Amino acid sequence: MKLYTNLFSPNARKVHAVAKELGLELETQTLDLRAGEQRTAEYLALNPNGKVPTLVDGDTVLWESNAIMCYLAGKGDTELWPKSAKRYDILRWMFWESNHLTNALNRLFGQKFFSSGNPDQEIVDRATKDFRKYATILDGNLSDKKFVTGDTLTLADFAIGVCFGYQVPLELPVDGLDHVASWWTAFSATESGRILLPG
Ligand SMILES: N[C@@H](CCC(=O)N[C@@H](CS)C(=O)NCC(=O)O)C(=O)O
Repeated sequence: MKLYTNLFSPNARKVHAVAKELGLELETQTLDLRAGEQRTAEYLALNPNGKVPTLVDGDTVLWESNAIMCYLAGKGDTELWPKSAKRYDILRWMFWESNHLTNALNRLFGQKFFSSGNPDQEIVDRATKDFRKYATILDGNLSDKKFVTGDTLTLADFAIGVCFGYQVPLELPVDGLDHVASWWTAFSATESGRILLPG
């Protein structure tokens, strides 16, 4: 299996972390995003979005990090992505991550790293408020659980966890969210969780 990737990308790191947790070896090709290697005709034929990550496994070509994570975990029978109704709860949190939490994170990311030092304060304020709103919902969810969907680590923890690796560089509004803090501190200290950290 070959993964087109770049470790600067949180979406790519999620896939690397899940592969590590599953003990899967992936062949990797790093695309230089600054040089535009994600926009070559050859790559756009695989992923018309011109983004990483993309997985190629024989005739299967898959983009969208969360779908790739499900695909990799679905190759076996694992608590990360169990073949039971729990999958729907895991999926719920993965959709929530990409629609809400990452939406706010991306706006902060863009203003911090791609605004040539001139962030738009209105966008930053709005995104900060949104991030806080959704992180608070996660904190409530984690008040009676060790992991996002219960007692065991699942793909939902990987999908969501990568956002919290940016607490310091993006000054994320996470003060007082103690359940999130305990979950993320423990998770990010594991071998696979560490891969979610930027840097
Ligand atoms: N929803 C997609 C997002 C992928 C994405 O936004 N990738 C970014 C890096 S995090 C990228 O490749 N950007 C390069 C570009 O847009 O030119 C996923 O989860 O895979």
